[in-house]
Formats: sequence, structure tokens, C-alpha cells
Amino acid sequence: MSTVLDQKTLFSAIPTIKFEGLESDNPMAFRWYDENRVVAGKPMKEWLRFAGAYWHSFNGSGADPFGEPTHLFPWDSEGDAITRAKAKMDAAFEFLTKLGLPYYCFHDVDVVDYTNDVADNERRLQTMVEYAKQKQQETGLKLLWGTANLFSHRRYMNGAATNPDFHVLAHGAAQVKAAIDATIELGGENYVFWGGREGYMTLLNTNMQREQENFARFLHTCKDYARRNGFRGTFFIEPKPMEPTKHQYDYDAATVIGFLRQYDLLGDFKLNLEVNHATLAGHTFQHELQVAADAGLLGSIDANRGDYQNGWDTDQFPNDIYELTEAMLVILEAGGLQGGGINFDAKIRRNSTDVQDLFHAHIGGMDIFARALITADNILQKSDYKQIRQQRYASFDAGAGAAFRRGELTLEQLRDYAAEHGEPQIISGRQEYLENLINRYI
Ligand code: XLS
Ligand code: NI
Ligand code: NI
Repeated sequence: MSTVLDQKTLFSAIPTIKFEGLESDNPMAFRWYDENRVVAGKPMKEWLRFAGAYWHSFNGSGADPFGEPTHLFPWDSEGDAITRAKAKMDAAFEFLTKLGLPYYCFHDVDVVDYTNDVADNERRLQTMVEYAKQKQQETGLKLLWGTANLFSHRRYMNGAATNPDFHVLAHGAAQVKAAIDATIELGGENYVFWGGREGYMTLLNTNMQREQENFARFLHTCKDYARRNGFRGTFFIEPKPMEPTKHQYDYDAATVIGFLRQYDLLGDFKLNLEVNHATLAGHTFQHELQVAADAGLLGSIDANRGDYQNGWDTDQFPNDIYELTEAMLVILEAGGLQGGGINFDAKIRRNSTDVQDLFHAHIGGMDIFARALITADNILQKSDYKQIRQQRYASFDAGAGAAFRRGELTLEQLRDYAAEHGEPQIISGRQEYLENLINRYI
């Protein structure tokens, strides 16, 4: 069956997606994601808090630098901006509801077309916020986070908050103000800053220090506005090392944490970590999660995966059980995500043109996370995984090792310990054992 373009909404022929379990061979059912099943003391849906991404699923046309759109949406065809935006929102809520996704996320410009007129854009977004509020009430869907797109418009070609031109920064601020108003109005639980063009193309024309100071001032100003207006959620920074900009300031989790600390933003901001951004930065996803968790800043996730044969942000739907089991180990040990959830920042391929493709993509993504959650919980509960890692550091738990940790040993005393105790034993890191253990529980 292929795309039905003459229907009012695209998704009316698709049934509600249900959990059918491992015996099922129905591609339109969940095999692992059983939202109320309790894992590690909480229903799955509370650990995972899945969200659909407006931009990929309802705006992503399949166009690429070499080709025109392949995803032709019925809501794009008729009427003025608000009429089209409402038709799109009807379809979006129908889709999200059929999948049982509890949350959604959007950028301002995803919801309704913007012009160059600040006041007109505010009115458009406000109209759509009223409409979304009604839809949220009808369906019980909630907004995981809102954000403003400060990277697509040509004015942002040199950045928004880090633009060398103050006038451009002010336009970015106008968009963020309206997006924060919308987020508050819709009861949004978080607000995201992804700095796609906050960075530089060449240092030859860039004063990095001024740009970073402006960036920090901008974030403070946005945060103060939101707090004054009653926003109690968390702000997330989403790291990404490059693309579209050659070098982005929010390079990776460690860089962002340093930035937040330097500019006194730690109290209000946490991290939104994306799988494909981690790999672009030369890290594993697990690494980024662990860095954030260790700093107490593990806020939210943008779920997707890269293509490991090429180097860009392909935003494919997650399907790597090994990668996600390791990720869920970190998340479970950290006690879960702080305020956030799992947003599918992923798009179906340009040549995936059936209505069902978008469903298959999300079903697969939700199932793989559910399976990873169950697997990771089993590993933590039933295996010697935790014990092995703890044991590796046991020499610091007592005696001289513990004294060192308490700061009681001088460099001379450390030297004497080495001299007295001779050569240390060779102790295995047992990597292959642990890798097999993960596979055994999968
Ligand atoms: C792009 C980013 C973007 C953010 C939201 O690479 O992942 O989609 O999540 O602006
Ligand atoms: Ni993202
Ligand atoms: Ni991305």
C-alpha cells in the first residue's frame, strides 16, 4: 500500500498500535514495548517517556542536497499558513496517539510557516498554541520540550547568539521569547537549545571569546525571562561537534559542562544527548551519557543512530541493541533521565515513501529501547557486572589506597609504598568476558 494523498489525513487507514508480545509477527505491533510493564520499579513508559519529533515526521520532505522532496504530505497542499498548520497538527496528533507516544517536541517553525515579520510570527504561533492546547486536552499528549529554530533562516548563516551582528542576535531572541511563551502555555516540561550554527566556519574571521561570552549572556537572558514567567522545567543544551557549522561550540558533553560551569549556568541547564552527535564527536553514545551522569546533568535523549560507514548526521531510527543496552546500563545506574525523555530525532529514508514506513520506524525504535531497558535491568539484577567493576577498584577501598583517596598520603609516601611492595600483579580488565555477558542477556 502506498501513500494516499487525497485523504484528509495521511494516517486514517492505520490502526492503533498495540503490544502483542514476542509471539507476534505483526509488523504493526509492539513486541517488547508494553507501556505498563514494571521494570526496575517503574512502568516502562515512565523510564522511557517517548516523544515524537515534529520536524522529522511531519516536515521532513525527504529532500537532500541532490534531490527534490519525495515525501508529499497532504496538509502541505491547500489553504493559507494557518489552515495548513492545523491540518498538519491534526495528522501529527493522530499519528502520535496511534503509536501511544506520550510526548511530542517541536521547533517554532515546524508548527507553522514563518515570515520575516516578528509580530506576525508571534500571532501565528499563538494561534497554533491555542489549537495544540485543545488537542493536548483531547488526547492527553504532552509537550516534552519546545525550541526555536535559529539555524535555517539565511539571517542565521553566521549563527544566532554567536552572530557577530547584534541585530541578528536580537532576531534570535525574539524567536526564543515566542517559543518559551509557547512552551509555558502548553505546559512543556523542558526547553532545548541546540546551537547548530553557534560556532565558526573559519577562525580567520572569528573572535571566539566574544562569541562565547555573547552565547552565555544570551542563555542567561532567556533563562531569566522564562523563570520570571513561571517556567519551572529544565533547559537542555544539546551538544553536537559540527554540521552544519564546521566547529560548534557545544562540541560534546564535557565541553558543554565546562561552558555551563564557567558561565554559571549549572543550576538551570542540563544536557540533551543525541546518539548520532556523540558518534560525530568521536565518542560512543554511552560515553556521552556517562559524562553527563557523572556531573548530575543527564537530562534527556535524542534517539537515532548514524551510518557507521559515513561521517554525518544521518538521523536514522535506532536499531542497535548492543549500543542501546550499554546506554540503558548507564541510564539505569544513574537513576533515569532528569526531567527529559527519549525523543525520536530521526527520519525515515528519502526512499521510504509508504505511510507505514513512519510507523515501522517508530515501532522499531520504541521496541529496541524497551528491549534494551529490560536487558540492562537483567544485567544489573542478575549478573556479576556491577561487582566486577567495583572489584576492579577495590584497592582504593581500604588501607593505603583509601588513605590516598582521603588525601592523607604525600608523594614521598606513595614512593615508599611502591618501593616496599615491589611490582604490582598483572590484573585483567576482562573486556571479552563483559562483552559476552551483554550478549548473553540480550
Ligand atoms: C540537529 C539537532 C536538532 C535538535 C533540535 O542535528 O539534533 O534536531 O535536536 O534543534
Ligand atoms: Ni537533536
Ligand atoms: Ni541531530
